[in-house]
Formats: sequence, structure tokens, C-alpha cells
Amino acid sequence: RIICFQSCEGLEQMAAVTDSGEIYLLQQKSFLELMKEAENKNVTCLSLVHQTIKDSLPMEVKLEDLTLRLPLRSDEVWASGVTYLRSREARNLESKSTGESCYDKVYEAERPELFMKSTFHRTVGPETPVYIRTDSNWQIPEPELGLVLNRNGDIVGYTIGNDMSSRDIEGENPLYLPQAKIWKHSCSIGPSIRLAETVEDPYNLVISCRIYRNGTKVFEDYANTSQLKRKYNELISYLLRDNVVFDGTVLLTGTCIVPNEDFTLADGDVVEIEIPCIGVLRNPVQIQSRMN
Ligand code: DO4
Ligand code: MG
Repeated sequence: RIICFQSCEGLEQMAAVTDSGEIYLLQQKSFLELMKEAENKNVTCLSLVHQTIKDSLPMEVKLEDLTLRLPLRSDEVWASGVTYLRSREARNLESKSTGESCYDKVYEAERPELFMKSTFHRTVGPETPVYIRTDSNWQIPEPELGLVLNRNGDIVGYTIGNDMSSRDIEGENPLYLPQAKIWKHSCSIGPSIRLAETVEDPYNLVISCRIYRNGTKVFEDYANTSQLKRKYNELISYLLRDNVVFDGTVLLTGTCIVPNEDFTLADGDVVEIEIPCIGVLRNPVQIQSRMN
């Protein structure tokens, strides 16, 4: 796993975390730099990291003592829609659809739903507040597996994404989707990037989500990426069509976890999304203030 953490001097540094929990400082200043160096040397990111592990000693620190930061500066985060049955069902409910809906159609269609979710300045990392909108009364986190891509569309790693969403705005009219999905701090990514070669089966990852209110767990659910309707390369191939994709682009793969209709996020909640081989992405929830 590759992480970015804040050093005692306040600088951001990169490190590799092994499965046994040892942490090795990386000399590269960012994940994009690691990708670039691997490309220039015609090797994988994993072999560069292995070289560092071979040539150095682990840091004398535990992962839980580090302040983790956004592990990747992505110019763009894209997202996939209605790739799980649960998402289709929840969206049919919120839009009060009768008969065949746009969600039913897109679930079955050959072309997947892909949309621009976020840009670097709207995206936050672990422990940084995600914002809820002031003009919505029904908002939820969407826990999703994120594919970290290079500019050719190869999967270089996996991360966790929170596709914060407004159900009443999307439910009122699907054409409001950009407003239901994109605002300041409406996307969080992290806490690490799991290098692709180290994931045995990306179609068998358990995703869990917990939401805490005043210290009490008010929501918990689980899903598995085996429930995904589409293949990752199918989603990527549509993203690449007639498009320009940048090194470090993240493609979220859709949600399979949606809280019941009576649930909406509130200021002060804490959202945790976990995929065991990647970590726990934890973000406090804050009402979007007009002052910041
Ligand atoms: O169709 C709208 C968005 C769907 C989505 O974000 C998801 O299924 O995760
Ligand atoms: Mg989503």
C-alpha cells in the first residue's frame, strides 16, 4: 500500500506499507512521481517499491500514529453509475419512478453510465471533512472501489472513494445529476493506494460502511465487488473513448451500499468506509459553510 502522510515538519511524504505493517519511506514526493519514474525506467511501481524496501530499513513508527493525507493528486475523478442492483433499486425509489426508468435502462444497457465526479480542488483525503449541501435534505455517502489509472487506462492501483450524493436533488430530476454529485468536498479518496499487482482478486473485495452520530453507530452495511454488473476494463474502455485521460485519474466503480430512505447525513456524523486490503477511509461530515 502506498500512503501519503504529514511529517513532523508539516511536509507531505510518501511511504510504502507492507502487509506485515512495516513502513518504508519513499524518496518520490508523490504517487504521480512514482508512476513517472516507473515509466521512465520501464518497470512497475511495485518493483520500484520493492527496491526501496530491499535497500532501506523500516521507519520506527506505527501506521495508526501517522496523519494520513490524500494519497494521490488526481486532476479528475470519474464515477460509474448503477453498476449494482442496489443502486438501481434505491434510485428508482428516490425518483418515484413507475414503469421502466432511466436507471433500469442504464443497468441493462451496453454503454455504462460514467460521469465526472470531482477535480483535485474538490477532493479530500482521510480525516478531512466531507461537506453536505445546504440546499438538500437527503444526503448519503456512496462507498465505492476506485481504480487508479495511468493515461493509457491501465489499472495501476485500487483505492476507496466516497461519492457523496444528494438523493432529493437527483430524485427530483436526473438532469440535476451534476448538482447532486459535485460540490466542494463532495469526494474523498484514500487512505492508501493498493498497487494493482498485489491484489489477488479485485472482484472479491468486501466493502463496508459505518456511520457514527454522537459516537453511536447509526448505520452499517457490507457489499462485495463480486456483485458488480460490469467488468473494470469495460468501464475503463468507455472512459477512454475519444477522451483524454491523465496519469492518476481515479474511476469510481459505483455503489452497492445505500442507507434506507429515512436516513440522511447530518453535520457532525463520521463516515467510515473500509476495504481491508486498502484500509479505512474516515471522514467527518460538515455542513458546507458559506465562509470557507
Ligand atoms: O445514476 C446516478 C449515479 C449513480 C451512482 O453514483 C452509483 O450507482 O454509484
Ligand atoms: Mg456513486
